[in-house]
Amino acid sequence: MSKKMSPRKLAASRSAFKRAKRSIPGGVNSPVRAYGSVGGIPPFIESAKGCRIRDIDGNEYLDYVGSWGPMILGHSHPKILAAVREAMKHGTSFGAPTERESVLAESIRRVLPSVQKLRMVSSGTEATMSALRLARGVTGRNRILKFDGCYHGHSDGLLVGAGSGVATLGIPGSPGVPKAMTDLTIVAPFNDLVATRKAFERWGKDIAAIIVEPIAGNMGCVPPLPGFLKGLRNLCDEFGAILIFDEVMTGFRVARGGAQRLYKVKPDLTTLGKVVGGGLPAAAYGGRRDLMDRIAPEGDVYQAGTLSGNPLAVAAGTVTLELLEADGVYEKLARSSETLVTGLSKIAEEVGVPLSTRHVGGMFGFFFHEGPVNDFAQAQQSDAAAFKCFFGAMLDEGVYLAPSSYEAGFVSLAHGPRALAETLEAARKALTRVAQMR
Ligand code: KE4
Repeated sequence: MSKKMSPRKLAASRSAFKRAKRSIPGGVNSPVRAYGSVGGIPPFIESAKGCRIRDIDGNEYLDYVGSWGPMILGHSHPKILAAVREAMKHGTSFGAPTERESVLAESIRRVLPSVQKLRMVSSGTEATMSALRLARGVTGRNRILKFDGCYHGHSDGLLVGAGSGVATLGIPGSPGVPKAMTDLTIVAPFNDLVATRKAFERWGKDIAAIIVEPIAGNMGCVPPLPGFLKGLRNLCDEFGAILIFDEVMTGFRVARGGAQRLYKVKPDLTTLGKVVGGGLPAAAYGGRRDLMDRIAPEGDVYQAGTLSGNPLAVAAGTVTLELLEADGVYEKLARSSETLVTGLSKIAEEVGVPLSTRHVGGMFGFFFHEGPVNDFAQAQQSDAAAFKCFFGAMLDEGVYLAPSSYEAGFVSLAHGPRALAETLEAARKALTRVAQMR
């Protein structure tokens, strides 16, 4: 079992959290890390190696967050550390072109043939924001369509909630997001082609793009229903809109070639992040050459970034993609996810807790919900109290899950049979606790 104190000591994280809150909103640099929906003190991390992460109180956990996806090879992979150390010898940032950027771009293009050209940026938010500006620039249209429960970063037009109704104009998802922005964002239910078509019949000639997570990973793990992605492709072709696959999470995670390869649907633009930076800040957007040639300085659609293509991030990303070229990588990741979710389902059935599990390649999810979850409304019906109980019990047993039922889980190549067995042992105790709570 992971080396953990029982009960876990949290004194150091508790005081670190108190200190952090004096300087940083909520004590964290990204909201989900504050454990708001699960309560308790977020472990402050000291280090991580392979599939295990250690906090500053000395508790060790099996990690299924993996920095929200990038750590597909496991933490502190020696070849990634070596590549970054080697790159650092030459400097950390130049703000000028380097050959390394072309090497990474060519690696991405080899794996994603729909990406004929791409631009590196520093975050998934930048990637999706830029792809949408490009779509609006080339079509001359203003509206975009996204799906309820899908998250594409925090740019204004994408921080929208769904209004009441089938396909509605977005409502500001946060103070500070102008209604004028969200009025241009249409929100439809994920996996609902009828609603999406209705939106096009109403606003079609002004819809510049559809942006979609081809496998939703921000409402839990929710795969597309058969025909959904192909239906989006057909709608975009029919109405002259750009199809953007946000593969920030799924790219290099679910298959070599991402979800677009898995489901054999070709988007016009793709956004990437997480794995392509190997754990350092790098992301990208790219696609059809005729579209990407409209990006400055070749074209007139402006986008820029001080640290875009940063040599250290490019070094980490390049080695990561090289290591993912090895035979059998995605089969191993898929087998690990399969072992995990099959085991979870079996235990849940034995202890009498309704659990709906999903997995695609190296990402997985589970809902405390009877029957499958195919959209955000169903995801919202899952039992939040049961998730909170399960999450806390798993943490106490040394398993580090995403602190929200609206997140996906990630395995890495470092999660071997022993780690998976330990996880399922912990899950039996945690699910038993959930059963007793209900
Ligand atoms: P970033 O700006 O956080 O690099 O990427 C935004 C983004 C875009 N598209 C998809 C599909 C994403 O999942 C994300 C970010 N994912 C979240 C986890 N669900 C990042 C974690 C966080 O916000 O702290």
